[in-house]
Amino acid sequence: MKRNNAQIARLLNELADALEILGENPFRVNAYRKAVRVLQDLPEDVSDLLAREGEKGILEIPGVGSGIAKKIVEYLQTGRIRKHDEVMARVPSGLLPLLNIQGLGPRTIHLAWKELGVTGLEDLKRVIENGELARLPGLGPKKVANILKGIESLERTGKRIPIGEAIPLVESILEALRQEAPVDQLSPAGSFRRMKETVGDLDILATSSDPARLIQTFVHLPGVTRILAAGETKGSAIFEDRYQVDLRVVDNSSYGAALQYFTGSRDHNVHLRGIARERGLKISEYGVFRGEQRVAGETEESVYSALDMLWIPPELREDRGEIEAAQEGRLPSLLELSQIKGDLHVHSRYSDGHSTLEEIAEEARRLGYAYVAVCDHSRTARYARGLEIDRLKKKLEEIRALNERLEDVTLLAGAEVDILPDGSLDYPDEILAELDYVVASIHQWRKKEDLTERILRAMDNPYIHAIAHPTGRLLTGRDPYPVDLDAVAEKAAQTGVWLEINAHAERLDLNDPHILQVRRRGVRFVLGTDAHHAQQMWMMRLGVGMARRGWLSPEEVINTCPLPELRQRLQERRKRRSSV
Ligand code: DGT
Ligand code: CA
Ligand code: CA
Ligand code: ZN
Repeated sequence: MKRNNAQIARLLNELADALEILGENPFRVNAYRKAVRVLQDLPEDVSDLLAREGEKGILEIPGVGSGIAKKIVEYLQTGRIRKHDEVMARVPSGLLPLLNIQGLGPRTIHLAWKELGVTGLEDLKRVIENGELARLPGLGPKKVANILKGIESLERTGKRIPIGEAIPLVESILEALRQEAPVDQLSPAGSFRRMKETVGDLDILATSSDPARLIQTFVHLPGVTRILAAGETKGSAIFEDRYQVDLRVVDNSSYGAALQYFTGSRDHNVHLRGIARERGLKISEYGVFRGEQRVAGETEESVYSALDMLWIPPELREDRGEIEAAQEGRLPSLLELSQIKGDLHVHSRYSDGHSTLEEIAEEARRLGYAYVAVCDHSRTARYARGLEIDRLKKKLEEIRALNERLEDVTLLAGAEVDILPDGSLDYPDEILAELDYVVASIHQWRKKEDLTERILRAMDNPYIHAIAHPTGRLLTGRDPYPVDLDAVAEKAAQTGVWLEINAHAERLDLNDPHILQVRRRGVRFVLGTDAHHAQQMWMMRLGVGMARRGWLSPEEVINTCPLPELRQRLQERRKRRSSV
């Protein structure tokens, strides 16, 4: 999502939440929510739109009324929305955070506040415990039990930020610093550089001819809502009331050592420090030392080589065997983004996506891809405008016609087919056979259903190529569904079905622990962004991050195949099953 659009969407969403907690007119609330969705899908940043077409351009965004258009303009001109500030001031500050609890909505919060005087989490826990909450109209023990589960899950994950949300922010900060401040070397560090699926705070490292000026520029960047520290070598600020970013400025002579140190992980560093000690060396953020003498520090390579090991890619630095591998010279050659030849899971306007086939092809070309599989939902997925067979045939025709015209990119006719409760698929075989690429997935299941059998059965169908988002988890919220991933992986290896690494920012499924769990069985992985807008296809980076953290090499990832080889493999899978 574009930066200003994202920030305004966040403010309007918060405004709608606050109004709902205040118990105000649902029509107004809905208008804000609608504008939020529109902004999230808008391919152009509203500031560009304003610059090009003036206020009229903002007014003409479909789904945005004049009141909201004024607020968008106000934000672009002043960085604030007064109405937002006013309304927020009327709601006790402990109430909005309660919305992060799954199973608890604004209406319940309104009731708990007005009827029981709840103004924050501690109050809420109290009225759950003493039974008062369950006695409110429309609640009851079952709902309250759900809310309690939500509280527990939130307390486990805390306020960590999904990596997909952090990337646009970090990139805009790096870009701004490069343009506006005296910087020499500049790199993200910490969990962000390791591409962890969620990050706590964001760490940036720099060298500069004028550290003080660099730090001043940093803490006054647009988007900073609070300055925590602004010293000689370190600045720390909160962006958009939510993201803590630390900038450290170091000497060129210790840049490598500092980058190594602040990239972490802590466990990786502790292990390295032990190895240094055994060799009579001392490693710190300033360098590697033998007594007083600095033996390394300018580059990360020098630091690792002083300890007699290969440079270790940041994504591996979790103390999961990478140090031993680096000592023995057997680090894997990891998958790289540049090796990805296509995206194998994108939705179009045919189902619940927002982009046309042309727009998807255009974005694929921009990304340098050879192919994209357009996988729209199947007919049972009504909530997602799943395709009936006649629509699917129409899509096939359109893809064929478009491929005639397209030169450097090929669209693959795909589908994301629901696995029905009995393990059968949502289209008959003769229809599936007409498609180039089929991913099968589960979107609806009964509580407590063990989904393993259902998925295993689907893999017996010779026409599917992959299982999409194999665990069903959502990054901020839903836990994985009950599925025996080992059993799925074993069958996948047997049948030649691939497992998807769904790269969508909200999924990242499989993630690195899952990949590490199953890759030994010899399964192949396939990357797909599950983009519902061509502008979301950048999320491939996140999937590559998961793959790298899962130690995957290019051979293990189908998307590294050029088109002819991919086609061959797609055919092979179907032959393989039918000859069994
Ligand atoms: P986060 O922010 O929770 O997602 O995780 P990190 O890994 O970014 O951790 P953070 O921001 O606390 O510190 C950045 C890196 O600095 C961390 O990965 C390792 C290094 N570091 C920080 N404090 C210590 C420490 O006390 N000992 C060691 N060995 N390393 C540290
Ligand atoms: Ca951090
Ligand atoms: Ca930090
Ligand atoms: Zn999908």
